[in-house]
Amino acid sequence: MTYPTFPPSTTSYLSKYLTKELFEALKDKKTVNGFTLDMAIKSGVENLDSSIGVYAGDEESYELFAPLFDKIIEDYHGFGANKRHKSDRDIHNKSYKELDSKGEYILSTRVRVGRNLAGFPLGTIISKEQRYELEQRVVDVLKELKGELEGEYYPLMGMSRETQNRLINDHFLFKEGDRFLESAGLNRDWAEGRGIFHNYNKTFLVWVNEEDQLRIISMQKGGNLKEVFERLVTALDAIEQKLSFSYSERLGYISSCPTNLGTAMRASVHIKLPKLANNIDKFNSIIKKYHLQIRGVDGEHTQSKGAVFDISNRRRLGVTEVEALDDIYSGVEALIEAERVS
Ligand code: ADP
Ligand code: CIR
Repeated sequence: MTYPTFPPSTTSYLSKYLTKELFEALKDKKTVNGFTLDMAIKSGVENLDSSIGVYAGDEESYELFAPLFDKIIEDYHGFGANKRHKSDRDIHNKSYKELDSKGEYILSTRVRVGRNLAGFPLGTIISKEQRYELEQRVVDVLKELKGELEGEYYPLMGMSRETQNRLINDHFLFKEGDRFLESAGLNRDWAEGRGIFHNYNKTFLVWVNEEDQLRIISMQKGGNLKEVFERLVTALDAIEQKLSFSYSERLGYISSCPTNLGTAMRASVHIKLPKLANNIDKFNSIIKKYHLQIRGVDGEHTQSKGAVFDISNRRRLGVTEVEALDDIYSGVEALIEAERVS
C-alpha cells in the first residue's frame, strides 16, 4: 500500500489529516479482527467527494488508528482526546412543546440511533456467517416486543422490488448501492442478512445490517419531537435488556462512521422553508448557531425538493442525547420563527 495523494479540490477530513508521517506510522497495524489502515481509508480514497472518508472495522480501530481517527473526531465533533462521552436520555422534566401546532412547516419527525453488537466486528469486515447469526439474534429480540412496538421482520432477501421501492420512497427503508458504503465493504453479500423490522403503523422501525448493525428508529408525521423521542427510549430500554451493544467509556456507542459515535443519534425533521431557501445566509447562520446539519429529503447525499429540507443535530459525541435533542428543538424553533417573519 502506498501513500494516497488527493487532488487539491479534495475537502475530506481524510485528505486533511492523513499526512505521510501518520500514514507510515499506521500502515502496518492490524486489529485482532484483521482491520487495517488501508481498509479504514478506502472509501475516502475511492470517493474523492467524501466529506469524512473513513470507516472503522471494530472498537479497537478507534484506539489503534487513533492518531488519524482522533483528529477527525476532534474536528467534526469538537471532542478532544482527553474528553469522555456521557449519556442522558431522561426528558421527563423537559417542557418541549409542539413545535408547529398548526402543521404549517414540519412534515415529519424522526429520531434514530445506530447500534452495533458487542462481540462482533463492525459491518465493514463482518463475515457472512456472523452477519446471519447477528440478524437471527436481533430478530429474536425484536419479535418479543409488545404493545405499540409490536411488529414484524421483513428480510431484504426475497422482498419484491416493488415493496422495497415503496418502503424507500416512503422514507422507511435504507437505499441500496451507496458508493461510500460500497467502498467501505459495508455492502458485501448484499442483500444477505439485511432487513427491516417495523411495528404495524410504521412509527417504530429497525434496520438490520446496513451501515450499522442496527439503526433503531422512531418516526411519525408532524412535529411532536417529545413523543417520537419517548417512543425511541421505550424501545431502547426493552432491547437493551436482551442485547449488549458495543460501547466505549471514552467514545460512547461505537459506530462504523466516526460521525455517529457517542449518542449515535440523529434527530431530524422534514421541514418546508421556502423563504429561508431564498435567504441562504440567514438559513446557514441559524444552522451553524444551533449545531444543525441540512440533508436532502431522500437522506444523506441527496438534494432538497420543493423547499423541504431534512434538518438534524450535527453533534452526536460529547453531548448527551438530551443536549442533542435541545439543539434540534431550539434550532427548529428558530428556523420557524425566521421563516415566519421573512
Ligand atoms: P440516517 O438518518 O439513518 O443517517 P439518511 O439520512 O440516509 O440516514 O436517512 C434515511 C431515511 O430516513 C431517508 O429515507 C430519509 O428521507 C428518511 N428521513 C430522515 N429524516 C426524516 C424525517 N424527519 N421524516 C421522514 N423521513 C426522514
Ligand atoms: C462521506 O465521507 O461523505 C461518507 N463516508 C459519509 C460521511 C457521513 N456519514 C454519516 O453521516 N454516517
